[in-house]
Amino acid sequence: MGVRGNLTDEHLRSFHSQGFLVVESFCGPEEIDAMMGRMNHLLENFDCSSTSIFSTRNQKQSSDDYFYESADKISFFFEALHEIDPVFCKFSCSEKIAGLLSSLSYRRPVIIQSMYIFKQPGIGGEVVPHQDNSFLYTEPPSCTGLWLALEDATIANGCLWAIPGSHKNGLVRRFIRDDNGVHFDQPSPSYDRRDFVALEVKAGSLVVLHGDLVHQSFENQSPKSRHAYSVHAVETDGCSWAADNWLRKKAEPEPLYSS
Ligand SMILES: O=C(O)CCC(=O)C(=O)O
Repeated sequence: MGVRGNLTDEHLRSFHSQGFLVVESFCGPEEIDAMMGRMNHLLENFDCSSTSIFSTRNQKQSSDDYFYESADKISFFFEALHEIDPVFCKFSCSEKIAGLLSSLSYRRPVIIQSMYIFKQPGIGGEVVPHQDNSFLYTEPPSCTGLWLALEDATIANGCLWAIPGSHKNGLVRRFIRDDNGVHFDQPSPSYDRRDFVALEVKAGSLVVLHGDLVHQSFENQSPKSRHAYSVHAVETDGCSWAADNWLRKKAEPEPLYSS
């Protein structure tokens, strides 16, 4: 299938130099309403007694089957996996996502993971500095994060922060699953907060994150929620999924296209 790239040269220059890119108005209000409405519906049928909290800091979920099994079904960490839900799939598998990945030179991309992140007022926690390639590793690394703001993301309600250019320094550690559960293979480097820039964006903006970009978000200390839908793509042409990733799929997801 021929997929036409939809990023401009200016977008690409900015992405390659900064390691991130904000595409404003990537989604319109109808698409946002559809996804937020669908999440409300999923929540109505959600049994909160069986939940697990996903955290980049706390690894207590290491013995938690609910966490592992989230690879193949919709699970709730107050973040959730949605690639199999028709409403979220419509966005995740859309031509505009395919076009964006084509612009980034993906040949046979799959959406390997997705999360709905609520970041609720007062309780929406910090996501500590990390690189997405640590969690979704292929050999060679190929992950790109596509983070869609469903609501305005501001410094007050816990927007993303990133270190511009940090993707050029390579991957510093991996998150590995083995017989002992899950763990990082290296301690986290300490990052200087002053190196991060805030990515405040309007609802409907898409933030594209290079897999080696160091990014984070702080607690939501405001009275406003900060809902976001985040998907992660990896290359399957010439890149192999690492067997010791925490995420293990029963079947390889369908590629968005093959070129
Ligand atoms: O939404 C957040 O606060 C963090 C999301 C994130 O780090 C990611 O999607 O890779």
